[in-house]
Amino acid sequence: MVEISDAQWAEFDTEGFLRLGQIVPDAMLRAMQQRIDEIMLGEADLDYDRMLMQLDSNDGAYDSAGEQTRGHKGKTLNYRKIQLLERDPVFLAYMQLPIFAEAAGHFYGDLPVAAFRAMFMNKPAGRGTALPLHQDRWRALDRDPKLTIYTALDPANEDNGCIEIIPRTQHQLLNPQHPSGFLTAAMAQAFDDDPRRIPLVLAAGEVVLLNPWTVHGSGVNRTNHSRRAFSVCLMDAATMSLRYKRLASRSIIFGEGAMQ
Ligand SMILES: O=C(O)CCC(=O)C(=O)O
Repeated sequence: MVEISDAQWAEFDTEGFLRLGQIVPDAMLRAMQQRIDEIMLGEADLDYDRMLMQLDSNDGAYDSAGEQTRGHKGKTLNYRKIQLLERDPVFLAYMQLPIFAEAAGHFYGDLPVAAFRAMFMNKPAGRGTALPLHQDRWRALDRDPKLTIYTALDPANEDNGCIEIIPRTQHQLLNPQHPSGFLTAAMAQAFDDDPRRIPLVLAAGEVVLLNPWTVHGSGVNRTNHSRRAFSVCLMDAATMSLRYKRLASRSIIFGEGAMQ
C-alpha cells in the first residue's frame, strides 16, 4: 500500500521536509519512551559497550557537552545523545515499519539500505544543550544519505527546544569545509531573521521526513518535562567511510541482509 503520495514527495522536494503526522502506533510510542529511559538508567538488556552515549552539558553550551564515547555513563536521564539504536530491538522494529520501507524505496529502489546514526536526541527537563544550525552532512562519507526520519517521542515546542528548520535550504551545501555540516557563526546569524525559519512544533509520535541538507538546529529546554526524539538517516548500504576505508554502516535495515 502506498502511504506517501506523489504530491507529498513533491512537497518534500520543494520544502526540504515533509510532515507525515502522528503515525507512530500508540503501543510502539510507549515502548520507545519506556525503552529509552531504561537504556539511560542502565536497566536495558543491551551491550552498552557497543552503544555511543553522551551526557548533556551542564551549562547548555554545545562545546561543553560530555564526550560521545562507547558505554554507559551513569544512571541518569540527563543524556543528550545515544547512538547505534538499531542494536536495540524496540528501535529496530520501529525503523523497519512499512512506511519507512516505502520511503527508503523512494530514494534507493531495491538497493539495500542502512541506518546511519540511529540516535536518541534529548533535551532533559530544565536543561538541554543548544545545537547550532547545521546540515546533516559528513565529509567522511563517500556519498550523502538522502533521508532523515525524525520522530518526536515527547511533544516538542519552542519552550522545550524543538528543532527549528529553514525550509528550501536543502539544495546547497553551505559550509562544505566543515566535517559534519555546521554553519559558521556568520552564516548562522544570517538566518536569524529569515522569514522561512520555522519551529517544528510536534506532537508525541509525530514524524517528519527531512532532507539531510535542510538547515536545522535546536535550543534548550525551559520546561519541567523532557523533550525526547529519535532521528535516523537512511543511506545506500554501499556508502563507504573514507576515513576508515570500510562500509560506513553494516546495519542494513531494508533489503538483502536486513537485520532481524
Ligand atoms: O533533536 C534535535 O534537537 C536535533 C536533531 C538533529 O539535528 C537531527 O536529527 O539531525
